Amino acid sequence: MIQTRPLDVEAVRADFPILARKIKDKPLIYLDSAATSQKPAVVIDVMDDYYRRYNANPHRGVYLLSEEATVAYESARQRVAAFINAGSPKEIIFTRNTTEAINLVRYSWGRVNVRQGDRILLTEMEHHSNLVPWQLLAQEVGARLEFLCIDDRGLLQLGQLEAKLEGVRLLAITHQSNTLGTINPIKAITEKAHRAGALVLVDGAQAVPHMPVDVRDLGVDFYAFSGHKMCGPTGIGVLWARRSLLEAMPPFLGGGDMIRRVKLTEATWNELPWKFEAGTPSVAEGIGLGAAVDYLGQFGMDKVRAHERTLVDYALEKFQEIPDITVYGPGDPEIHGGAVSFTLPNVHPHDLATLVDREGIAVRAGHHCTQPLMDRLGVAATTRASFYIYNRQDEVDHLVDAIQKAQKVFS
Ligand code: C6P
Repeated sequence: MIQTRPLDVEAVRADFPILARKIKDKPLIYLDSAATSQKPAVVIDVMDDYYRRYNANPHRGVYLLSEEATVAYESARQRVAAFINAGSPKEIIFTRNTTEAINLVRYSWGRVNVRQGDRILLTEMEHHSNLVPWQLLAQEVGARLEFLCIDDRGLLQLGQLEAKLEGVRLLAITHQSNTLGTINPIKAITEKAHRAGALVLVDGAQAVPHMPVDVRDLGVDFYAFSGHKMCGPTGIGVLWARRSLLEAMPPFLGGGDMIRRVKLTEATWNELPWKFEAGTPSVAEGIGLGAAVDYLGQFGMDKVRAHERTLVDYALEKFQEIPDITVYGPGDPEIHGGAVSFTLPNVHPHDLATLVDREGIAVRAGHHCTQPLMDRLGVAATTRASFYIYNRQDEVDHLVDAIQKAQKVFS
C-alpha cells in the first residue's frame, strides 16, 4: 500500500539531487521535462542498491541473487500495471522506450494485420516515433497513410474523424502533443474508431508522466510510454496491449528468454509478457521504473496534473507580457498539458535557448521530432518550456525575464 503525500513543491524539489546544481553560478531552472524528466533520489538509490547487493540475471538462476533480481523486476511490472490499471501484469511488455514499443506493434501486429490497400490513420501532430514506423509499414505492405488535420488553435479537427476512419485498420495517435501541449480526447476518439472497425494505438509518452491514465477506461488497444519522462531511468519503456491481441501476435525479437522450447530449425514461445522480451532485460532500469511509479503514485496523478495545469495557466498568461511572441497550442489550460512552445520574430529558437541557458534555464529548441507539425505551423523550429512536479511559478517569471533580456540583445 503506497502512502499518500501532499504535492508540496519545496519538499518535492528536495527529492531531486540535481536541482541543487548551479548552472553558471545560477540555480538550475529545468524546463525540459518533456525531453526527459529529472530523477528523484529514491529511483537512483534502488538502482544503486540492485547493482551493489543483488546484481544477477533474472529468470535464469536458481541461486538467491537471481531470485531476488527476478522478484524485484517482476514486482516493478506489477506496480506499473496497477499504475495504468492494466488488466494484468502479463499485458505489460518492457521495451527500451516509447519508440521501441510502437515499433514492436508495427513489426509484430502490423505485418500480420495490415494489408495492401488498408489505411492507417495518423494525425498532423505526431512525434516522428509514431509516424516513421507507420510510413515504413505502409511502404512494406502497400497500405495508405491518412491524416487528421489540426486547426489554428492546435486542436485536432475531430469533425473529420468519422469520414477519415473509412477503411482504417489502425488509428495511431498521441495522447498529448510534445510540441503543442494539446491533450487529445482519447476515449471519445477510440469509441468512434472502434465503431468504424479500427484498432487504436496511443502514444502516451507525454501523458502517463503527467496525468491519470487508465488504459481500460480509455478502451484503447495499444498504449506506449517511456520511463525516463516519468522520473524513471532511460532504457526502459512500456507497451501495454489487450491480452487477446498480445496472445495472437507473433514475437518481435528472437533470442533468449522469449522461448519455451528450441530445436535446431524451429522454436515455440514463452508465455506473456516474456514472449516479447528477448535477451537479458534492463533489470536495474525496470526496478527504477517501479520506484518511479511508486514515487508519482504517492502524490496521485490527478494532483500532478493539477500542479502542471496551474503552471501552464500562469505561463500562458505571463507570456502575454512578451512583445510579439507567438505561443502555439490551445489557450485553454484544461486541454493544454505541461509543454508550451513559442517563437519570437527575429530571434532564432536555438539562439534564444542559448541565451536563456546563460541564466541557468534549460529549455528545448528545435523541431521536437515533429517536422510535419512544424511545416503545418509554418516554422522551422520553436522554443519549448515544459513543466513537471518540481517546477515553481517563479521559474516561469525567470524564464519570461530571460526571454525579454534576450529580445533586447536582438533588437
Ligand atoms: N519526445 C521531446 O523532447 P522515446 O525517445 O522513445 O523515449 O520517446 C519518443 C517520443 C514519442 N512520442 C512523444 C509524444 C514524445 O514526446 C517522444 C519523445 C522528446 O519531446 C524527445 S524528441
